[in-house]
Amino acid sequence: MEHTRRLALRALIGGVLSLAALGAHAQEKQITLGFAQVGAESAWRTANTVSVKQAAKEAGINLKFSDAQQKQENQIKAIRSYIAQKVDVIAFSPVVESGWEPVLTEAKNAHIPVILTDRSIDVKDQSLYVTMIGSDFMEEGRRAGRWLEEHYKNDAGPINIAELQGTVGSAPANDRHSGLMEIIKNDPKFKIIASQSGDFTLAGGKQVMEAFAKTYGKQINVVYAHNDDMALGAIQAMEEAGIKPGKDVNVVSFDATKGGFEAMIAGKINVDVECSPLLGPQLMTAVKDVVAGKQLPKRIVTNETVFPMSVAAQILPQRKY
Ligand code: GYE
Repeated sequence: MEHTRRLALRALIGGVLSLAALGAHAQEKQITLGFAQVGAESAWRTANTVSVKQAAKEAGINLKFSDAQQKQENQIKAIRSYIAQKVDVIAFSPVVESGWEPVLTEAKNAHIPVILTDRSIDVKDQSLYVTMIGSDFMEEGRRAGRWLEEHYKNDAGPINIAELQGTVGSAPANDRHSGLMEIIKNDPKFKIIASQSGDFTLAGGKQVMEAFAKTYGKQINVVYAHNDDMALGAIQAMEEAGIKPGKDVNVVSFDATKGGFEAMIAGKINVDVECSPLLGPQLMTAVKDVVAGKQLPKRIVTNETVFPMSVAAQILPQRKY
């Protein structure tokens, strides 16, 4: 009797457990995420792509990934194809800030939520995206500006700045410029004597710096490069032109990649403002939350700091990108 009762109880527990498993399974319908990446223009971008792919895998999310080769039209095509494939969520890092209304309206009409990562967009209708996960590029520009103010506080100037801009019309290029201007605009000793885009690439940075070196030579006191790849290209160009980066010219850069750190240790970049590309885990959490119907904050800001040359050797071993 005792035995039969135990058997029955065991069967009952087994049944309940398999029902629970069934329920969990039904809930866990795999999420498909379409991600439209900017390109592969920089070390930052490579680390960002690895982070997104790895985090999707770890989160059990089915990732469709495309590379727009830094062209907005390619990104728009990729987003349209994700809409046609009826993915659950679309995420993308917008190449430039403007021109997104039509395609995002199509996504909205198809009831596919859109998450922005890394770069922001300029749209009137804020309902075209759920949230924006990434850095505060204005603040990064201000941080660089504050470093310059502090560094040159006992120097009457003039301090001539040559600026290597990122991709024209991109949020980081616009904001790293504006953030700097906000800090130095009331101090007439700082002058931007040259400003041109190197499209965030090493080759672009090198080419623009070659031209700057020819035109302005020793007049340049500061190179303000919107990312490490362009700073590294500019360093090559300066060395070829007989200018000592980090000594004759102060080099200010962004991202704080391993390449940037190595250049600081070699004495060639003076300060590197951090910008983290490791956005994958935060993105996957947001994707799951959106699918689960949770309310997300409109803006999720990454935590970042500034690294002067003097701390580079000590910090480099802890850097992940
Ligand atoms: O600084 C640069 C990359 O959007 C923050 O894009 C990103 C920028 C980053 O190409 O290296």
